[in-house]
Amino acid sequence: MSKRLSRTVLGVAVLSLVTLGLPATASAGQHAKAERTVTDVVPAPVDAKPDPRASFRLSPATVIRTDREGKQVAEYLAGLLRPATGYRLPVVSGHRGGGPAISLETGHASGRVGSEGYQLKVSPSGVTLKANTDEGLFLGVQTLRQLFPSEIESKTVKKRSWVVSGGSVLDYPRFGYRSAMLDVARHFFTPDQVKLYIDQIAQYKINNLHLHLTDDQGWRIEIKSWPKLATVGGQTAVGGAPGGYYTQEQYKDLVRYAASRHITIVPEIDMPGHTNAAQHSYAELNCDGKAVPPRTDIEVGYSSLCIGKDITYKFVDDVIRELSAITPGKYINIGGDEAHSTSPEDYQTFATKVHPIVAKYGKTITGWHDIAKTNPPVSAVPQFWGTTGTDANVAAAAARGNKILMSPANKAYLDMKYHAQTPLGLSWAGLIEVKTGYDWDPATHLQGVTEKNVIGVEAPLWSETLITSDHIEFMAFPRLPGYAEIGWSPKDSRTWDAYRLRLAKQSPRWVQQGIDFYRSTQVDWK
Ligand code: TNX
Repeated sequence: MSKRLSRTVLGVAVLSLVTLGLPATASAGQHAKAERTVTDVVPAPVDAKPDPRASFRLSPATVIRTDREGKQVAEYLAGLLRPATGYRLPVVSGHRGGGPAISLETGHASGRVGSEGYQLKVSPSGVTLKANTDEGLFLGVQTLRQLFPSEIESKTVKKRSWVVSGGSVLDYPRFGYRSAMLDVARHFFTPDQVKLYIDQIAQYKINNLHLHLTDDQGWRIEIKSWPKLATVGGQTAVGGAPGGYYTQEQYKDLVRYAASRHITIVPEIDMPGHTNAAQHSYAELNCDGKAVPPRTDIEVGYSSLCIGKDITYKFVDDVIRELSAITPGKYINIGGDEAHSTSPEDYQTFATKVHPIVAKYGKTITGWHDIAKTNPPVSAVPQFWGTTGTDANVAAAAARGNKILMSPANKAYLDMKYHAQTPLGLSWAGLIEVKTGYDWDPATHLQGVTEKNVIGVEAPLWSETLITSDHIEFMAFPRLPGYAEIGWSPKDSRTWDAYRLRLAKQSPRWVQQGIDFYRSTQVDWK
């Protein structure tokens, strides 16, 4: 009883301090030393000028001002700041009016920042974020949130002062395509788990999430014209773990959620190999007409759709048609990797028949770089996943005009172990410590592929060994922000020595967010 009472009394005391806008600890005043300045942000901004005397202190009286286009981002920002501060932070329209404000303005930013960039100015009287689009505002908000004390990421109210580090930033991306991939086929992850990952990657300005929806061990998306793909093929996962699949409604909800974080979902249907789950679900997809047994091991390269049968293309057409209808993004990933059980002639035949199907439904092809050898349309984007610096087929595709998505497996594979004793992950492409993952450049990594041939960077996370969200986090953090920076920041502005210091300052934010990260000895964590 008395314990309960004292808690209530304390609650009231905290509340009144918060309401009055007094710093909860006397020492944390307006000019308190900021945890991070504008030059500490990850990914590194194009141009950042700190001004320690220009810090802004958020108060219960602060409002978020915006225009019609910025409304959604303003609400998102308020949603980020309310839980830890306990402030009301109302979103109000129009940029006129007195009082302390964070202003989000669309349409008045410098032409230099383009459609994704932004300009941010923090001064004692307020914060102004300008962009030419709401996407630019959203990305600017990701910078702004890093200028707060880490505790801003807390999900519960913290009594303290909220000083935003002063200065100005002008920023825009090097590459327009910055991506992460999650393999939901080897192990299934629920929509909520995918949403959590979306929030984690969005804070580093990643704007695509490639979902590896199908593989030998499981089929994870409802296809209404072939229902057993999900209801039979969706039941299995690696090692006998429970399977699962997304209904089309759940998938559409994921697409919408990602869009609210300015992330595009790029769905992958892997074929003509990696198709055991489909061949288990439907006997007619096999050349001999017999359904294959399910597989829950992690071998690769044993399955293939039957290239000579007409039903194979009816299947592909139905799947691509249904998937295209629920995917607003431009790209459909058709896989194409490790088709070791499809002859080279059959692989070409399959490609020649499937490429027009994707076009018929208004979509553009992306796929693993194995597709480069099939002479795909120049709009197609092969994703480089090799482990060396040469690939004649990829270089030839680049020379024909195809843009290349860079995910070199020995640099960018988030499922590779950090070191030999890492309890999770694989090591076939090498061990990838944080520095190895950061120290490469997409425009010089591959012979014959230069800046103009590169569409961007992706960090794939295969899930043979990953079962929980903690597992995802442990492999993705701290490496993921590095790939985000490689995709965003100017090449000349990044060095490992400076990055490791900036990265270290991110970790208190992860602690607040509950992200279970790997404490690499290459970084001096705070
Ligand atoms: C290779 S990389 C694969 C996947 C595995 C991965 C494990 C690629 C295009 N295919 O089937 O999951 O290695 O690291």
